[in-house]
Amino acid sequence: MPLPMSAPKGVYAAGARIEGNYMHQAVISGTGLFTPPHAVSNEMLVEAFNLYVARYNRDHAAEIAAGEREPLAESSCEFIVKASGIRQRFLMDKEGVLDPERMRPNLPERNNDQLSLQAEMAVAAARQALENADRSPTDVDMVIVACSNMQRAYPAMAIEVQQALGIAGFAFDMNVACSSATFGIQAAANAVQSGAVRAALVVSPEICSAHLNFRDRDSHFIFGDAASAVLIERADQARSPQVFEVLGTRLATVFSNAIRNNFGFLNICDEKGIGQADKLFVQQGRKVFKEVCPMVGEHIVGHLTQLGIAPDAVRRFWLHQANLSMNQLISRRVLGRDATEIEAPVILDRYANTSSAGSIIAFHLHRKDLVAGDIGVISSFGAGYSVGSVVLRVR
Ligand code: CO8
Repeated sequence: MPLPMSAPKGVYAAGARIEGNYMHQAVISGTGLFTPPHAVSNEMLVEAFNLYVARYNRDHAAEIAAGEREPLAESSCEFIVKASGIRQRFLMDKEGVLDPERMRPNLPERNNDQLSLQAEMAVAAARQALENADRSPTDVDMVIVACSNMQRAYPAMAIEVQQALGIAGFAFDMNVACSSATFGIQAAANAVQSGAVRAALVVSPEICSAHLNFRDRDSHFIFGDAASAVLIERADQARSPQVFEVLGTRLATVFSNAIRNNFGFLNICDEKGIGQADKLFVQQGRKVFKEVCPMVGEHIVGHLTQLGIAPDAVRRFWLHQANLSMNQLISRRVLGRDATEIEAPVILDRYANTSSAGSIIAFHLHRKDLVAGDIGVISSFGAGYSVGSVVLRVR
């Protein structure tokens, strides 16, 4: 049944500024996850990195001895686990990454008439979300590919995914770095609530390994690859065994250069070309930590307050999976105490930071035990800066 046009203010809001003006209740009725084939432990990654360091220092021994060049320092598994909580990641290719001569994935280009790699990952996750929701592609009207990087400028990845799945309607790409999925969910929920579409897929295929600098000691361990998918549809049509009502979404952005990647179409217009380190992921990790944690804590508390929900009434927080200490600090700011692993599940130990897919992977893997009436919050945060929260209640 469509909901009344005059819903209680703030309760079924689709965003901070769009209150009480909708036709349908939007729900998340299915999720999907594609996990790449290659698991790479910290030990494997550090061994490759340290071989690279040994060779670099040997090749530049004379300059280093003359004080003309700084030697490179080794990486360590102990540091990685202590600083981030990450123990392994999944990659689309490990041979290229673990080869100290190469240190980037080996992902050969495909012909234009083949399904592209990123679309293939997206399609696998999307199919699982549809199956989960007991839906077929003909039930869907909209596809959003929402992630940190698209493998090409155009045609949109989302339109290729739409075609591969056999979906009519329309599709588009969007990029808000690690927050892409929550921003995509708001766009999809708004479209469902307004009656513009019956159902929408938000798919986040992240090939982080292709824009990570595996020669950079500060960041070589941070990211992994994965694709997640979420199906959003009308509550009155959903037939999945577990359905999450979207009680509200809230998004915020504040410009920052602390996480940046200068790769782009203008690179070929400059003599320096595309070979510079700044054309890959670069961040000031400690600054990000200090600035983003309070921002996210306030954002979630503000959103819950707007919806009239006490933080203690939330059964689960599916937080962006970048750093374990970061998530512990954010949970503490929201709850006023430490969250248990059941309240704020961790998947970054196995998946590392998969950018926009991270909070959705946590949601996908840790939602089945929730029962009717339980409230949960998906929250993403990252480059931009960008923060997103989606408050859900099990129907
Ligand atoms: N091994 C051993 N020692 C190391 C290593 C290493 N690999 N790296 C650094 N160290 C040393 C440093 O040299 C330093 O030594 P000293 O104290 O002698 O100077 C010491 O360890 C401490 O270094 P840091 O201060 O840098 O370490 P931190 O404790 O701050 O941990 C982290 C570093 C893990 C990066 C941490 O700061 C962090 O996680 N910050 C938050 C980062 C974050 O959440 N970023 C979000 C980015 S994700 C996003 O927005 C999406 C972007 C798009 C996707 C990109 C895909 C590629």
